[in-house]
Amino acid sequence: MITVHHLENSRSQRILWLLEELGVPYEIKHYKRDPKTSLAPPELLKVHPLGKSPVITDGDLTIAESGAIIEYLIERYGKGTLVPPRGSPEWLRYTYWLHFAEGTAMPPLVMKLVFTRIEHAPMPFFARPIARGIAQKVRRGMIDPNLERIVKHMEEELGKSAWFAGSEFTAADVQMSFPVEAAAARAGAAAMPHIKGFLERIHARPAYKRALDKGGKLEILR
Ligand SMILES: N[C@@H](CCC(=O)N[C@@H](CS)C(=O)NCC(=O)O)C(=O)O
Repeated sequence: MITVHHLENSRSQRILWLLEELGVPYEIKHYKRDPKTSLAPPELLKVHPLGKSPVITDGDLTIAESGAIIEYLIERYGKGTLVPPRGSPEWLRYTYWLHFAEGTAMPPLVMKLVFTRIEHAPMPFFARPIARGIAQKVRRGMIDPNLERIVKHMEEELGKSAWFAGSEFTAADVQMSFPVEAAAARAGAAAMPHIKGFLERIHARPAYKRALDKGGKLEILR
């Protein structure tokens, strides 16, 4: 039996969703974020040395990193579904987006979260203008322009086909759902028509809804 170590409001929601799409049985172990820091609880360190979510266990195997988990589940349980034929142009796009999600999109989205929090964090009055000044400079000079390009790229690609790898829904859409949700919450992507359409389509999928029922609501941190 697969166990998904599921941290509330996190990337692990997409693993529950993928398992629902595949119709593979699994159980969930729930973890709560620290209310002050939003970090994962120390119990997750007992499952994997980085203490992050998602992590799954399947028999003797412990697998971390969303992209690796998705590739494992597709390979082991997918029966050829949710992945384009190997070597096809769609497969190349599938691989690109599978890596793009965590390799390119998520780092500036996480930086945006952290630097926005610094700008609004309570601190002694004499430190405030300095901390805010530095945080704003990094956000405006580096993070925001980067995110603008990322959002534009996703929007243009979703303008070419309904799903990230082409006309068929694949596991790359599951992997991309989190950066798209985060970009909608933190980088104005919800106003983009193709991105908005993508979000509407994924939210309407019965498997997506089942994953939310079992894992809890997904409220992207801001
Ligand atoms: N690239 C990793 C990122 C894992 C990650 O940072 N997960 C977040 C949840 S969205 C986490 O566990 N945060 C809590 C913490 O860092 O303590 C993946 O995709 O699995």
